[in-house]
Amino acid sequence: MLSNPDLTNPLRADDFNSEVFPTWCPGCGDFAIWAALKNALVKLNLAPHQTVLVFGIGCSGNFASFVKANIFHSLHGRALPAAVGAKLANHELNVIVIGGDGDGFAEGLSHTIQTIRSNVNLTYIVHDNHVYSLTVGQSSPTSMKGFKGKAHPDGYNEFQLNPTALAVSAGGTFVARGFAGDIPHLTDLIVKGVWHRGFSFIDVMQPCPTFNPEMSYDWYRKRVYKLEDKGYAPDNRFKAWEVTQEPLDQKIAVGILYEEDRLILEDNYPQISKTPLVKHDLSKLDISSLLEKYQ
Ligand SMILES: Cc1ncc(C[n+]2csc(CCOP(=O)(O)OP(=O)(O)O)c2C)c(N)n1
Ligand code: SF4
Repeated sequence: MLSNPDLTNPLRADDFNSEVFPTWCPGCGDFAIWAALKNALVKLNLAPHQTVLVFGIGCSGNFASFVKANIFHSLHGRALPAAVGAKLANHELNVIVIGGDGDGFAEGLSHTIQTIRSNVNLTYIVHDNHVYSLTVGQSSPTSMKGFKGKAHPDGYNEFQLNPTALAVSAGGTFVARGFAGDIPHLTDLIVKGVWHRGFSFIDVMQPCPTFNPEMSYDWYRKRVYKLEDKGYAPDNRFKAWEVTQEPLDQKIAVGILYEEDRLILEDNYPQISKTPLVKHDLSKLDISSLLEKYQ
């Protein structure tokens, strides 16, 4: 991975601010994730030009306007394929993907599962506020049973998708849960996610006071506990699965649930993993014999 070459000019979190101050509602958990990401990039010593941030569409995706880095604001549900493309084109780049629970667990769910399986070397941070916020308060796959939104005035009654259980069962090699109410802890998770060689999945519990006021910071604080405080070791997929089954309305474990070293997607393709594709000399590439097959 690249690192900031100019050690005489150490990075500060403010170096990652764009000219636009966030337009999120007062009290929105997105502010905390914004802060944690900037802190993490400072700790990782990665300057803005050394990081690619790929966003979906949502309040979470609006983050794209509030941060300085190489930014790609993609389509709703399609941030992961765009990020995989960037990473495979130049694996020397540090690529972080940011989206909402609607983005990654509804329209983009198949991309989430396939990218977890492939173990491509990316970090994926989900602003999981358990609601579609940008489109003003419809239920998402992670909405709690009984959630009352505009599309469900009498209460949402479908089975709640469990993102960390999904990631553990899909072969995730770094599965973590964070909380926007603990910025230092979340910063640390993002740093470890970027360090991890493989796909890092970080499901962040994010309050949305405007469209999901019940799941407030206080609501979370009554339930959140840190796995590391319990002496938990994230080295066993079965144990991780057990943690994912704890009912969210009663206790919410944060920290790394599971981590494992495994071949990454890029390892299967030496033509990608040696020299980045963008540095290949295409002028010497002869594909005429390949094209003949299709004539
Ligand atoms: C392809 C496509 N489908 C749907 C939409 C409409 N849309 C925009 S944001 C959004 C949901 C946002 O919810 P979430 O991903 O949870 O992000 P949040 O706003 O809560 O951060 C939807 C359905 C869109 N813009 N593009
Ligand atoms: S609607 Fe919710 S998620 Fe969107 S900016 Fe406001 S508080 Fe944040």
